[in-house]
Amino acid sequence: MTPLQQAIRQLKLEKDAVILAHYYQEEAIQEVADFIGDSLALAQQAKRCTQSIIVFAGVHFMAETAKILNPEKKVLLPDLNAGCSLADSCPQDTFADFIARHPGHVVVTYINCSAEIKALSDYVCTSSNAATIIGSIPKDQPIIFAPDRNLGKYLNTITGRNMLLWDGSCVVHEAFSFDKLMELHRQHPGAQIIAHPESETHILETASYIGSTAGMINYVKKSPHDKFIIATEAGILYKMQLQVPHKTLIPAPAVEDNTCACSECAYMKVNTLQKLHDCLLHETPEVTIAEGLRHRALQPVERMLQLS
Ligand code: CIZ
Ligand code: SF4
Repeated sequence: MTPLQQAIRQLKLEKDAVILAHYYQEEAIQEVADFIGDSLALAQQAKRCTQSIIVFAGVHFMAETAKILNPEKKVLLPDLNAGCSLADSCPQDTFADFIARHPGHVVVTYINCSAEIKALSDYVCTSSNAATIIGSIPKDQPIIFAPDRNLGKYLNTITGRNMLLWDGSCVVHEAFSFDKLMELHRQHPGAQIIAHPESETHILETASYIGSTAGMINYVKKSPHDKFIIATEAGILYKMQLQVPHKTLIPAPAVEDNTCACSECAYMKVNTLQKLHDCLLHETPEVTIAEGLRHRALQPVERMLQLS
């Protein structure tokens, strides 16, 4: 534990704070977190925690979801610039217009969206529970699904629905190179490819398992195979490797070779250990949300939690 990590631990006790971290955060942040999870697990944990301050080491929409569920708590985000390309691909005005142009649809949105979009939704979902939530809606009821078109397409395939899809996507999950992935697989013929459903169809078609962040970790733990190529944000490898120390985990390659030649979410990496420390020390930046908006966004989130 570094001195900075120790200082964070100390501050956390002094301030009655809890640190929730997403799997995509850098290792040093995951090491000081009280709880590490995917977006569903973190939303559930945010609802359960008793501390008066929640420090959310993740991106803005995740901290916002924690605030929606905990209006009485102070929710801090190490850097307010930790956004999300997928959430950004669904602006409020155009989405409201889209809904108005397709009356009679139930609106299901993936949790990766702003509070304004949640407030326009009937149900929020994550990749862990999307199929269950869609399955709870009568078969003949038309559905709008937003914002991720890749996840929506995949869900249409597995549920047999024909949901109307909003045309959004995530830069990280669309950055995998099919050619490089095939080349990597040729080098490791025994490895199984596993993928997050935010990835494009041609990547998903190569996968032996498709699932949420938590689902992929469970799969690798239980699988008799010992080598995997993982098509999702590379941060997940840290926690996964801790759980399967004897298995080989290889990140799927991105089109552009950046620093690690794998897919990293630049938005997630805007948070640093120093910023986490400073935000806890100064209790800022804080994520706030107008009460009327929070109330409207809460209902579809609560429906999701009840069905999860
Ligand atoms: O933001 C993401 O890409 C994901 C998959 C989040 C989550 O934990 O479900
Ligand atoms: Fe958003 Fe994609 Fe980053 Fe997830 S990986 S936070 S969907 S930009």
